[in-house]
Amino acid sequence: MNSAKVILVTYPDNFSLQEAQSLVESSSPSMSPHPQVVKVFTQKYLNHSRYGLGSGKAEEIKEFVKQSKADQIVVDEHLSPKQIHNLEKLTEAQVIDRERLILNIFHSRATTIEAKLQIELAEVKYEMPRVRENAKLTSGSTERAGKGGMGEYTVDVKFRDLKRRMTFIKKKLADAHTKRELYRQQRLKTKMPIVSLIGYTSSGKTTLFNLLTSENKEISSSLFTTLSTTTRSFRIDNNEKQEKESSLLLIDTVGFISRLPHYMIDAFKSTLQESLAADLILLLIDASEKFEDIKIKFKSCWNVLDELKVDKSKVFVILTKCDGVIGLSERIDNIANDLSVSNPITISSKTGYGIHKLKTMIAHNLYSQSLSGEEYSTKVKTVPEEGAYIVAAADPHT
Ligand SMILES: Nc1nc2c(ncn2[C@@H]2O[C@H](COP(=O)(O)OP(=O)(O)OP(=O)(O)O)[C@@H](O)[C@H]2O)c(=O)[nH]1
Ligand SMILES: [Mg+2]
Repeated sequence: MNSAKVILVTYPDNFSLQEAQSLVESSSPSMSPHPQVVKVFTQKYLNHSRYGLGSGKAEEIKEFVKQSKADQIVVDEHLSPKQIHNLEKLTEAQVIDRERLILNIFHSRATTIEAKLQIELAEVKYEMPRVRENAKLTSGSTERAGKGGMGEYTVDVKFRDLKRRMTFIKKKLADAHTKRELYRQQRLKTKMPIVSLIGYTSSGKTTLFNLLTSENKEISSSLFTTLSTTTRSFRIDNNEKQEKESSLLLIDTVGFISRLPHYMIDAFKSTLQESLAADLILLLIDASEKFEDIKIKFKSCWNVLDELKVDKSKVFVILTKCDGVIGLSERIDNIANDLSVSNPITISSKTGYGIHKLKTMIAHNLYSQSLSGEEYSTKVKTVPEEGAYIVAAADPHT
């Protein structure tokens, strides 16, 4: 198969390296031919004014592009239009920044009308500040470029087009939201409690969703497999009520990622809000990963919850993918300590381990009047405002 040669520029830590590589791989359906990372360059800082990366490194990359005939340079950070332009001019290869890369993945994977609109909104928001800047750069002048036939500047026309597009998409999204709200109201009338699954992308949300609801939604090791929200009912034993079983609604939705720009969270707000308004929110953490990665991902999720002003008292931490973990109990203790979570529920959606306990925990927290059950707490004990571990876990690049 034909492959596009990609040079990846990222930070010199394993987390960034692996995540950036996964992002490039996950973008393959949107990038034809298939992207292949032929070389990785690392930089401690990607905020140098001219190219994002330092000038010396930019020259090195230019030489490498010449030798390898690489097609694309992916820079794992947000770059300004000017930085992209400068780097493209120097290296003569196409430059894609982290935001564009994530947008490309979203673009190629969106299937529902609402998800498509949300991504288009994010794309318009990405483009808007770039229109004027790009026109200046490509015209090579600092004057406003390209006078239009009717006395309007081309740039202004483009800008206005984008603005109009944005208004149109927002209106369509509002319509979709109204429909969704109607469904939500209907569901509320059934008085079925709502449980939602949230977490970092690829933490195993859909796999657990499929297991609990007998659904068959797509799962994959690629990032951002799920982009829209699905709600299905599932049943749990309910000893707390005098009934044998109770029906609940379970929501699966888009995952989080570190360094997600604010406008992308914004674009997905209505989708996420439905999840975050649930009676119980299960925050899935992949326990099979390295401690450092777990902490960074946990912090990213927590930040999004903060940003969207979620009531943390209904957030329960669930450690997933425990089937692959060697020395499980010691590891769980360490993660619980590090994340300051009491009695985390540990599960494997692959083997079914812990699923009964998870359901019991859900029933207990939804129905029990006597909430003494420390056994089922699985919550973050100290709300991490500026807590020690959160500082320790701070994303090195923010
Ligand atoms: N070993 C193991 N793998 C799992 C488990 N749960 C999920 N996985 C794998 O983890 C990967 C991601 O699973 P998904 O369910 O697609 O994750 P997600 O959180 O829905 O991901 P996005 O939709 O991309 O946000 C897949 O390759 C799954 O097979 C588990 O309990 N054990
Ligand atoms: Mg999913």
